[in-house]
Amino acid sequence: MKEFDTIGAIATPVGVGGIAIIRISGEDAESMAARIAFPKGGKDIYGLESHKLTLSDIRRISDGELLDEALVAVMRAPHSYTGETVVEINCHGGYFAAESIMEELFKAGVRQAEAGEFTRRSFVNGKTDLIGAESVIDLIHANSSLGQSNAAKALSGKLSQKVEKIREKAMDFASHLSAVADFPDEIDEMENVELEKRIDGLVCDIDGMLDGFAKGRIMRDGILTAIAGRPNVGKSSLLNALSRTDRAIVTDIPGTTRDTVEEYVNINGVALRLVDTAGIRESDNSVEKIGIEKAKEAIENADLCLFVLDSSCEISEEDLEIFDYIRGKNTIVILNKTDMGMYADSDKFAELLKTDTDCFVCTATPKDGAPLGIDVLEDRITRMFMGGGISKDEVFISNDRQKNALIKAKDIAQGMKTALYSGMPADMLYVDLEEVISALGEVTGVTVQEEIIDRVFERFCVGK
Ligand SMILES: Nc1nc2c(ncn2[C@@H]2O[C@H](COP(=O)(O)OP(=O)(O)OP(=O)(O)O)[C@@H](O)[C@H]2O)c(=O)[nH]1
Ligand SMILES: [Mg+2]
Repeated sequence: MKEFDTIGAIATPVGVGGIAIIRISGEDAESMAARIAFPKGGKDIYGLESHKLTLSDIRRISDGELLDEALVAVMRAPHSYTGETVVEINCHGGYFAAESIMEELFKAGVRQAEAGEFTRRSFVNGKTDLIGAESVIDLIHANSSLGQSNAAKALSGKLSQKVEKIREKAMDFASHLSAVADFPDEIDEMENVELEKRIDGLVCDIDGMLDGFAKGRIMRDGILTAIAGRPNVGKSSLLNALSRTDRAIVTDIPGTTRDTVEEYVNINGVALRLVDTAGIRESDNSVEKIGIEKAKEAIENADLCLFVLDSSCEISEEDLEIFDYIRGKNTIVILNKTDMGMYADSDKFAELLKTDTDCFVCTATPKDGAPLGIDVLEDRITRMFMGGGISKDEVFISNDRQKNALIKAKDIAQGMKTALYSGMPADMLYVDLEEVISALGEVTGVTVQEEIIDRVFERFCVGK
């Protein structure tokens, strides 16, 4: 396989639709497209203005049979998504048209693109960095408006600029250290205090970025929220109330929910990935037992637990056992069924549970009208994870790769301080500082290893 052969793929989803977009990229994109695409008005592909759609006949190579009429655009290198010459064919959607045109392109020499290969080329050709490539996939998979906005900002380079600023600071520091080592008579050596200040500055900047990770991850993946409690307290009813659907089966038979039921809900711009679980209790039923194990697993993995109680009755031993299981996790206590008369007020419930966790009152299934207490609960959840909200210009790191590279940079920088105190000469610090610079470069992809790049592009779909 030539490293830079011409690749192609259908970039739109499979199925019936108005249009499908075929994209080919590579040195021979124009000549290969010219075998099948004939712009109306007499010009050939080579004569088309770059970045302009032109109505064209698409013909079979072997006999010139007309296959479709399509809008064709050439985006000549380097001004394209991949940095190579790209031809896009906007043909008719559906199962057949795009596939048959693709077949002809294969005959012309195009190779089927692998998942993420277009973006990978864009990375290789310096059109985007690794953060940019990751934000493309995040944008495609965004499930909330905040997730979309964070990915779009990262795509525009805002996040990379933040990392680059820190890296430049480190490089500036390094060049001073190396100048001192090279020209000791001409350049003043930094005092330890000054060195420490510089190192602290780097650590503080990196910490600032790491602090945003929790928000960034929540924006990208949503808040994984497990609804837990004993049978019949109204967990499924709460899922339905929050999602404004009848997604989960609700009955008055304890043990209704067996398998976990998931639903995405958008609250105040954040995605809530709700998981309704089986009511936890001692059970001899093998199906229910599996459900209870799954419930426990969901609680383990959750970012947030909504612990539901039936507020109309006393807290039972079972409730307490489940709450003990959840204790230590991010939890909100939901006092449901308030319409049946509360056994005690919220403070009393908190006291009985021996917790300072917020207790929220709620009526998931009122006799008439909308469920009560849901808005307040939603606000509480977003405040819990998004703090005082997010300003328009903020952008956060959002994946483990970015986070781990930053942690590596921070650890090495902190190690420099220890070394400094143990009397290591300033010029020796230079070696460590180079490692900090390299770890920061990993975040944007300037100094990243091939296998990490492979892992980033594994998540892509074909055609992107
Ligand atoms: N009066 C009243 N009834 C409610 C309320 N919420 C739920 N219920 C009723 O309580 C019963 C159990 O509700 P579910 O939502 O199925 O309870 P669950 O916790 O999911 O139960 P399991 O799946 O068996 O663990 C149903 O009859 C609901 O209609 C409420 O706020 N008020
Ligand atoms: Mg249920």
